Amino acid sequence: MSNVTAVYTVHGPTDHLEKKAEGIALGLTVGSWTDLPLLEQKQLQRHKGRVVSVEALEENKGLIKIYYPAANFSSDLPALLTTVFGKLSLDGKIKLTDLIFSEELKSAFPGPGYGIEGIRQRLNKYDTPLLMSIFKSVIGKDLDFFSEQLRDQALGGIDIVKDDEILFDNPLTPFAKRIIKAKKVLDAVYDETGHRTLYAVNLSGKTFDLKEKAIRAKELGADLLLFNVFAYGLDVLQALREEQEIGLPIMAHPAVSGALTSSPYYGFSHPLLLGKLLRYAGADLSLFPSPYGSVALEKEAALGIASELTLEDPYFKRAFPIPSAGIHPGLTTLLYKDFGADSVINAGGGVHGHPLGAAGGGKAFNQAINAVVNGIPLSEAAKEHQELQQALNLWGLSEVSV
Ligand code: 1AE
Repeated sequence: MSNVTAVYTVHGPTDHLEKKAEGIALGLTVGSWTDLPLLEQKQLQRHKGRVVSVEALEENKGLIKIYYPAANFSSDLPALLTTVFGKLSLDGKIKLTDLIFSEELKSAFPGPGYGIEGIRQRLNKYDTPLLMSIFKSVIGKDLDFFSEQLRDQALGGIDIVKDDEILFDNPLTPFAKRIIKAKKVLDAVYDETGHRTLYAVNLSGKTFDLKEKAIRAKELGADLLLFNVFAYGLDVLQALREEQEIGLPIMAHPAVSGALTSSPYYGFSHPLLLGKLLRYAGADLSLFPSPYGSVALEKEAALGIASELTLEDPYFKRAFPIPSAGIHPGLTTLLYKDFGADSVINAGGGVHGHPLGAAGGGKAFNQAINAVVNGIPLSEAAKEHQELQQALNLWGLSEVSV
């Protein structure tokens, strides 16, 4: 039967947890039904939320699980989220930790169109983490600057180059021209080096224009779409994923999501929002702060996101985790140890800030990845590779055994 079970963490006195849970189960479904005549109570039974469990975790912290029958909501995220965390999200210290979908409900969601396997096939690269970099300081610059920066990154052997999420449609580097230019530059690098780099263009603008823009991107030969999901909403991501005429892999950026996840008391858990819900709605790749860089996330939360994106599920393809922000080559061993081969190593400053430029930065990362997957300590590999050595000299090394 179609249903969802919501898991909430509540903060405050735990002596009346059962009453609180019952209040939520009723309040978000049929209301105060016991005051109604018996016949009506029976009719409403199939709609009533049910308390599954209540657990006091520690002083002033409890866990509540509530089952909601899908008879109450249509099979879309806006309806589902409004049911399980609509007004409730405004009602005191309560955090939505997880949503457990029934099989039938899962089948209403598309999941990634490509997933890890599909992206790997496009790159013909298997078994190792992918390497991604980010355009930097492109705002206020023209297409020549854009092309040069892209070429340098591709010559560094980077697999995916993504727009900065703050680069929107603009007269100097318009959306369509970026796609056309990028294709030309990346085809030329492929002819020169045999290395294929993909470009993720930032799909931006007003919601009602996105579909047409994305279709145009596809026609122009775009490789992937970068999408600021949380500035728009999960259902917009799902709509883009489900539009047959688009059919491009989608990379979800976490911009704005911190407002929904960062509080220990309010909002969504990181694994739920940046992992499970992004995957169900159709993201092929999800960026999030790694536990080590400049915008660090707690390790448990970062690993939880990666787990939600990659665990086997017969309903959904697996999606790539991209632990990001402040990443440099000296962190490669840590990243590989924690996120494994099915992840993307991603850096902006850690590529462009290399003493030998973005091409040198890309090479340093590739040297680090090759060393790590072959069990060679970075300090050893750096003796053979000057780009890696220079990166380690500049940013340091966090070596751990893999
Ligand atoms: C968590 C998102 C990271 C991101 O988008 C970004 O631009 C990172 O840049 P760097 O690697 O910190 O320079």
